[in-house]
Amino acid sequence: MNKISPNLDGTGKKIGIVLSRFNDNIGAGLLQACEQELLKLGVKAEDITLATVPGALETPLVLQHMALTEAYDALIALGAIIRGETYHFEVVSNESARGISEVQRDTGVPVANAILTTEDDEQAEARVAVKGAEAAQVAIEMANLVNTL
Ligand code: INI
Repeated sequence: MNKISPNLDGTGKKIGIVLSRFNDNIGAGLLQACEQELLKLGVKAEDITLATVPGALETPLVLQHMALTEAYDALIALGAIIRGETYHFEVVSNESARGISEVQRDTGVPVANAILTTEDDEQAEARVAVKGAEAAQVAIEMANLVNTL
């Protein structure tokens, strides 16, 4: 059997990040954790591009534009959708997740979805550091995997 092992070497990788400014304190924490992990994995700061959007629903369009440039090995979506602060939590959560999945399947560029969906601020704050770092790891692993196939 030819087994492909997970590869978390980010050397030379170009990464695009789309950050939703809604719930911006949570977003700032996600971005910090994500950037720190990308650098730890070997990505150069100048190879990370950050775009911000008003909310999670705008994220898929910007990801799609970035993917179509073919300038990125992987993309990352960061943001937070908090039930207590929206009457249309399900719509924003489901549609943003669906749009993000569609971008990666339609373009072939991996997209790590680190848009938190939580009941309240406390839950979001508790997940910020792990989710931001995970997004970086997923992006690098998937970029390496699709390059290998
Ligand atoms: N966008 C988010 O990113 N998080 C939220 O919690 C949220 N809430 O609460 O509604 C949210 N809504 C805005 C939405 O993503 C769009 O920006 C808006 O509908 C305009 O298209």
